[in-house]
Amino acid sequence: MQLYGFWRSLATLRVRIALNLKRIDRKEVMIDLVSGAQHATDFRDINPQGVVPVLIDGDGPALFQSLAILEYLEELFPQVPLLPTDPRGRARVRGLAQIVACDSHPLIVPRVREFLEREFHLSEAQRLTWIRHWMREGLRAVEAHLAHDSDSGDYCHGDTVSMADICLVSLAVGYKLFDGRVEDFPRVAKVVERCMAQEAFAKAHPLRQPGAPQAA
Ligand SMILES: N[C@@H](CCC(=O)N[C@@H](CS)C(=O)NCC(=O)O)C(=O)O
Repeated sequence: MQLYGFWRSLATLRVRIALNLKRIDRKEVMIDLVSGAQHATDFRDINPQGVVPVLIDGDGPALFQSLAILEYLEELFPQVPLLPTDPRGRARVRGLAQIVACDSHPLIVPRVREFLEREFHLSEAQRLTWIRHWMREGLRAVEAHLAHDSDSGDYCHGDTVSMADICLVSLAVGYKLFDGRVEDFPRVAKVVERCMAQEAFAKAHPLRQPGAPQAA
């Protein structure tokens, strides 16, 4: 498999973690979102939306959108399950994942930040306020679910890792990259700590990817 991503992309991080958990080999191709490589024609031919991640599996058409890719991997490699078996549990895990991937992260991606700068002339400080606000909203919603839902456990749903944890980790890691304090959300922080203690999560961290500022 071939994964088109970028070291700091939180959506790519989600796919990277799932591939690691399921022990699936792949080659990662970095699309430099800072220099605008996502807008290049050759990349748009692969993903017309001009965003990462994209997963290429065999000769089939490119797979896009991190949640759709996670579901694809789940169907193909169910042996390390990332969804519970019961419909209600699956709905809860997908719901938690969507708080992050559909209602929080999309508001802070580069094209949104660039639009705020170009159209509304928001300063960097104002854009940071925007970013932290929407990330915090996502974290606050997940924190409330973890506190109130009886299905919460060591992880977002019970005591095994699911897609909800993968998405939550992507949000928490991103929040830290923008100098946010994940400790303000104690249940979230515990789940994230448990996840990051696992190699599959730890080695997917943005700062451990080629091209990252601190990468060896
Ligand atoms: N909802 C998409 C988000 C994709 C996305 O926006 N990816 C970002 C990086 S995390 C990107 O490539 N942005 C390019 C841009 O905004 O120009 C997913 O979950 O895959």
